[in-house]
Amino acid sequence: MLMPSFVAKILVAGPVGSGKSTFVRTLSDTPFVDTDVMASEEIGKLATTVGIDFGTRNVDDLRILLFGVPGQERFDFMWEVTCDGAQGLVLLVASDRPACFIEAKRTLKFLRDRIEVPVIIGLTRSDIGDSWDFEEVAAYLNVPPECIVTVDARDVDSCMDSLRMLFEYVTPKSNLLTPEESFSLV
Ligand SMILES: Nc1nc2c(ncn2[C@@H]2O[C@H](COP(=O)(O)OP(=O)(O)OP(=O)(O)O)[C@@H](O)[C@H]2O)c(=O)[nH]1
Ligand SMILES: [Mg+2]
Repeated sequence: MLMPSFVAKILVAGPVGSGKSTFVRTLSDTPFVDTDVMASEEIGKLATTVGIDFGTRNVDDLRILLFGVPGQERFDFMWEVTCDGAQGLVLLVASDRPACFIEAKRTLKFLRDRIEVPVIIGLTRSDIGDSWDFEEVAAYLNVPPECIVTVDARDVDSCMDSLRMLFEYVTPKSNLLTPEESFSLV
């Protein structure tokens, strides 16, 4: 098996219930770390992330470190500390929940004010419903339509496709890869 020579820190952000924890869990080839607790208010599911999700995935000579952050805006201090050093951003948005695009736009602005990294927008839950098409999402979030992809966070092939898109289409490799020896998580 090829040992990875490079690492890339990828941040996974987006509104509550967009599938961030599921995405990191689905992709991880090492034991997945989560910080989910029972939600204290109605959010449409039982548990919610309050710290970070962490998982890793080796792809060829690259070791991908996946950091998922909480969706709730009251935990935005976690976005702030976790985004430091990220080399790419996966912003997940549930495509069947129009209100989530408003929140996603705020999150994207928050992160873009702090880190200048390639981003892909992963539209989850499109099997349940599609409220906006790619052009509308691109215009609203001010990203190129090529950055937008549908993702089923429960499906490893679908998650891998979105990661490959981040690497192959959006990110010039020279900006992405950091020799493992010189990489620091903080
Ligand atoms: N039907 C469907 N369900 C999906 C899809 N992607 C994710 N899910 C489900 O949506 C839910 C997402 O929950 P989480 O992964 O906890 O969401 P999260 O973004 O981590 O939420 P917070 O941590 O609370 O911000 C899970 O039940 C997933 O199984 C999809 O493409 N289709
Ligand atoms: Mg979560």
